[in-house]
Amino acid sequence: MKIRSIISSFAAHKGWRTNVAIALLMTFTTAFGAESAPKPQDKLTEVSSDIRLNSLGYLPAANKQATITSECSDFVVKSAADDNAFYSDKTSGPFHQEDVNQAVWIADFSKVNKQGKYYLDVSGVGRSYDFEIGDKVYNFALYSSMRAFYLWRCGTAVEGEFNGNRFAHAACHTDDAWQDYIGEPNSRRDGTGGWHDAGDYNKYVVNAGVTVGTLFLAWDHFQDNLKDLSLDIPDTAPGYPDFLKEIKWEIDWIFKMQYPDGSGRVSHKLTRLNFSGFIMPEKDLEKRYFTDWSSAATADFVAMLAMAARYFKPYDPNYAQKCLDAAKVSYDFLRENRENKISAPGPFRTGGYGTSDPDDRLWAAAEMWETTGGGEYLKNFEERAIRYNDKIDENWDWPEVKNLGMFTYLLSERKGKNTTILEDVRRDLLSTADAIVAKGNKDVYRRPLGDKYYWGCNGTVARETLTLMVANKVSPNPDYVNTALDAIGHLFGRNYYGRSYITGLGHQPPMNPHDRRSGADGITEPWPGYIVGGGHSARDWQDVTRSASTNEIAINWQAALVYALAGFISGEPR
Ligand SMILES: [Ca+2]
Ligand SMILES: [Ca+2]
Ligand SMILES: [Ca+2]
Repeated sequence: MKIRSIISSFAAHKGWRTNVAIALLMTFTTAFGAESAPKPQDKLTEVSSDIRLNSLGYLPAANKQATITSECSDFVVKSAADDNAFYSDKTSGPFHQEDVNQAVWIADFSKVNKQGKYYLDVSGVGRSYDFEIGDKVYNFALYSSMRAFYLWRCGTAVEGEFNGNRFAHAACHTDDAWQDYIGEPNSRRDGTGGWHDAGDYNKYVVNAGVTVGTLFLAWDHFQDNLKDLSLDIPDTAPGYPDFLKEIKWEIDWIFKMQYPDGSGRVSHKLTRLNFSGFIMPEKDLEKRYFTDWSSAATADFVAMLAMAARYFKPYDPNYAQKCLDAAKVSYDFLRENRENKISAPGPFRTGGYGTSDPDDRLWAAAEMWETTGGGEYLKNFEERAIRYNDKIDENWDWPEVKNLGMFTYLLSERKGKNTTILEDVRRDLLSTADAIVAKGNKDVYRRPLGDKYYWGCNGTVARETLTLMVANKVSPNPDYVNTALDAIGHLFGRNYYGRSYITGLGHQPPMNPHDRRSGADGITEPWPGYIVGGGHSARDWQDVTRSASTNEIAINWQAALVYALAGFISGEPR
């Protein structure tokens, strides 16, 4: 995607939001205006919150549906420009769903495939807000959600303009970090850089693992869409495409988490002793420390750097070699040290990210094999893979990353794979993808996670697109693609709240994410482009800052959102 298309998509996005605002303004004029005021057109007075749809819009060839929470039987798709009727049909329903405790009706307008701006006119209910059908409806969201990583950068000043606000902070955490808890009292070593983890400013290797792994897979799977993407970020890696440039900012930091003693051990995290209050990052001046190593962090370090070596090599062969050399040192250490070593918690009260390591070790072996072709790595991977009866997980996140290794193995073009394992992984992948499709189609808001809710489940909804799109590579199936698009539609407005879950984007987005910058900067609008975690049940999401458990932001969920959007920015579903 070239910058021109981003700008035009951005302009379209802003224009669309402006239209909604005018519609609301005219509603108030009607209520309080003089009798002589011109009668507003009907379409401006009846925007109904009962019509929930993908507020980013729809690709022309994709399925298109809305969920309506009032009784209805007929709907018309009208042009936003001139109110001409384009398409009319019956709704289906009612469908009742337990977790949301609602009866709903579904409008299917998949047959409308002409690019343009539209709204739904549902008799007896009202009209929807305007939405777009077009090739580039996800471009601006992808741009913003990847730029969100840039805005998370630690150790440097960042800034960005969005909808008239300037979001910025000065260089932060330039004192990272102290070695008191890894045997070097009162000694500091460079640990600057990387991304803040979430609503807090700390940095955790295990959560970086699933994040970086997911972003590299987005690059691998959708490189044609991403290689010309301009993110308008500082040129911190000359010669790299912007998408990889942003990942390299994190990789540069990951290097620093390896112990300086040459052992290959990797610190589990770099944090304060306790979480800070809601202050800007440059005001967060308390000491931060490298913590004790863990085997999971060490394995994730190997996997990330092996991937970096592979994907950075065409742009920066020397750096790629450095990545591979560092990965090998830590891999060799893990080979000689088989125990599942948890980082000693010490006095730290920040995020634990404790996890068992067989999945992390499996992932490390897969990436080392894919990067080098070394037989030892393949053997290690297959010995580990065969022990899992369940090869592919439906719901997964940072604690369980074996899917990342399984995906790399399955999609690898290298020779020598064990056909039994390969077939088992393939079979479980397709049955998992089929199960996700079935759950999505059964849900009234096409939520492919069905009725499962927990901390960060919006991230899982986004991450399900990874399983679906890998399945689609192995065995192309429009159901996989449409369910992935349904996941995006759900996150951007076709849900119980009729709201977008991504700050600054889509219809009525979150205003109060659990994010220290957004809480401390004195600007009403939150920092843009971030997906919030979501409710622990279908009806308990809270758009309030204090709700860390439902309204935080985090790099691992964000990477899944980037992956979800990256597959669809060139236009047609694939
Ligand atoms: Ca499975
Ligand atoms: Ca694990
Ligand atoms: Ca704010």
